[in-house]
Amino acid sequence: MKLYYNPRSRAAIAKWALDECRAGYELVHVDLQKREHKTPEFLRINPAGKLPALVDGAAQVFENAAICLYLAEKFPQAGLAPLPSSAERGRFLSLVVYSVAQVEPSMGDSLLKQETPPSRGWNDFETVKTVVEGELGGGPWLFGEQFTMADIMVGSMFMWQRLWGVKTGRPALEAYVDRLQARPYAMRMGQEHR
Ligand SMILES: N[C@@H](CCC(=O)N[C@@H](CS)C(=O)NCC(=O)O)C(=O)O
Repeated sequence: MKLYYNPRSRAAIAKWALDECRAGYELVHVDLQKREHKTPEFLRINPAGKLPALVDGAAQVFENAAICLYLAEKFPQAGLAPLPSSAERGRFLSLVVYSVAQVEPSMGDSLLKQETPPSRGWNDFETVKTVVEGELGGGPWLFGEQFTMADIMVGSMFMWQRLWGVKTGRPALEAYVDRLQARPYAMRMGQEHR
């Protein structure tokens, strides 16, 4: 497998997912300054011209959420998703999608100090934080003792916010970010890979 990657990008999320799977993979460094992500070759892998992208033989996957779901299926032994037959599967898929459909855009509004009108497809960030707190419950992870790709997707958003020096104002979410960052393979955005 090849991960098209730059440490100063959201590709750090996909790298974390690969590492949690203990997958063998090659990092293909993409120079954003040189706009290597806009070349015809790269656009054939990710037509959006963004990082990350994963190539696994003939399979090409772009968007972090899709990469996480793809890897959870490919490496079932890593236990990073509730089984398809499990009652938790629906909540799992919902939370992975929620991370990009609601957590990320509402966080963007909040960082930019913009209001989130009800006509948008996502709630305001305070509501989103309340939803995530509720889903986390007593933790330690979104599915109790089972760490999953939903933690990588939802958690990385809050880790990213912390990188901006912004606190959530929610002690349970701060403790969750601390636990996520303590994982050996946790995303280290902005740092060269280990
Ligand atoms: N929703 C996408 C976001 C990807 C994304 O925005 N990547 C940024 C880097 S953090 C990028 O490649 N930006 C370069 C550009 O658009 O020119 C995902 O999670 O995969």
